Amino acid sequence: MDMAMPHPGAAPTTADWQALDRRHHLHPFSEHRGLRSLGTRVMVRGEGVHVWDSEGNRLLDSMAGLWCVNIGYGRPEMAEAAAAQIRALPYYNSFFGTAAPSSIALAAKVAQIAPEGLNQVFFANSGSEANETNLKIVRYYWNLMGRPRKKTVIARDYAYHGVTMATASVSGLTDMHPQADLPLPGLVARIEGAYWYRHGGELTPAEYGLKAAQALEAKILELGPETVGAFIAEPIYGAGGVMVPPETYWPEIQRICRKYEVLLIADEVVCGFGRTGRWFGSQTLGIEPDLMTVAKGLSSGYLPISAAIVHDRIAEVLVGAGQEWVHGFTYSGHPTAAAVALKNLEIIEGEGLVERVAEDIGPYFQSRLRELEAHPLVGEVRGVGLLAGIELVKDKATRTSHDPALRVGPRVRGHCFANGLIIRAARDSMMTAPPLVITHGEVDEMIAILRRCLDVTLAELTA
Ligand code: PXG
Repeated sequence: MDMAMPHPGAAPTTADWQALDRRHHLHPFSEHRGLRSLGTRVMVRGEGVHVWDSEGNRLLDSMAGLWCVNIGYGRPEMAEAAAAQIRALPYYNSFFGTAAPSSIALAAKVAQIAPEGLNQVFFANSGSEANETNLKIVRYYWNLMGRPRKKTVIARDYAYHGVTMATASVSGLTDMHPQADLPLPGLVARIEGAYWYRHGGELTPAEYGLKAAQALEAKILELGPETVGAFIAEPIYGAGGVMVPPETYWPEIQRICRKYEVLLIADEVVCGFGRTGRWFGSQTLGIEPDLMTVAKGLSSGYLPISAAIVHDRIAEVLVGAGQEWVHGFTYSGHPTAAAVALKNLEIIEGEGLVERVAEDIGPYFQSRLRELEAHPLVGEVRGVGLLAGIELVKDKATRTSHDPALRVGPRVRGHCFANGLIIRAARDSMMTAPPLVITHGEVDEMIAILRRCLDVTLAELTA
């Protein structure tokens, strides 16, 4: 036992937790030395859109955890669904010809809500694993099709697809690469992302959307269509800064993928399960993917579960091969995670949360946020449904960014945190994706805090 362990019986204090955390816990995406000297904020409870830390501070979580708690925190039905499944059968695998009713029912439910033709579901535990699975499916598919050279995956700048060796390789947030010597050779080619505000120059959004999409065609032709297996992208960027592509972008991407027989993987990890006002971002943006990746909102983050959703025409080839598919995770189709995910989908459907995002709270959220475009620090507010990015600039007219050393985005985030609002920052883009149950009043509360913190930051920058 660690000497810093709180005494049995005594309620641990925040300092106790911080001391233990400092000694033993390696946090994801954190600068460990700095975090250890600062001390971890310990989160203990959640209800609706709010979480509480161990000091009793209440925070409005406009990130839904990490873009995942779509139904909000503290749903007793979810606890009951988990408890019932754990009592009946906490775990069994779906290898070797077995499955639990909850995983079977979940596969059917996911196929029912997924776009036309996307009817075959493989379960994993995280977005990374599901994307990794889709990348393996691409290779297997083209091998079975007798076209083993069709292997390169084209991916975009700013993309986030996960942290495993392959999924980090296809991710375009390149600070993820050097520590692990990525990208893996022979896997990925990269093109620019659809980021009109930063890369559009003099072009209208429509002109730029076409140009950005045609970068895919140029790359396919450069590499040779016979070597390109797939294109992977988020319908709307998440962690990269919530960039919404112009309307011309996706139809052109779709045309190019079809023309050169390049499989289209839609990474719906952030966009899925109502966030954009349809069940999937692909539906909102008119995309017809061959493969979809889902995670996060599938269980609203209550338990880890993800899926690769495969179009019938791809699955036909895999199934038709009549050979063992040598891939799977111990927890693929985990019965308890599946039961919780099923309950989550039942809640989303039963409470009409997708329609609520499309017709009511989404438009309200977007219009309230757009009021911030009048603020001197805000260059652009963009987003769809309950997904938004706020780009901070030094000079609105010229779109000049702040000196990165000023860390303006993280600074705003820090003020927000200190004032009861959780929000993300990437570069100088603020990002928000609240639970789909957020009320009008809570949106107002969020905007008020954010506006105040932008004011404070502006005052600091001009001081
Ligand atoms: N695809 C997308 C689009 C994601 O946003 C993943 C895949 C990977 O999922 P897992 O479950 O393996 O983490 C993600 C994850 C952030 C942040 O800082 C975003 C994610 C994860 C962690 C942090 O915004 N997205």
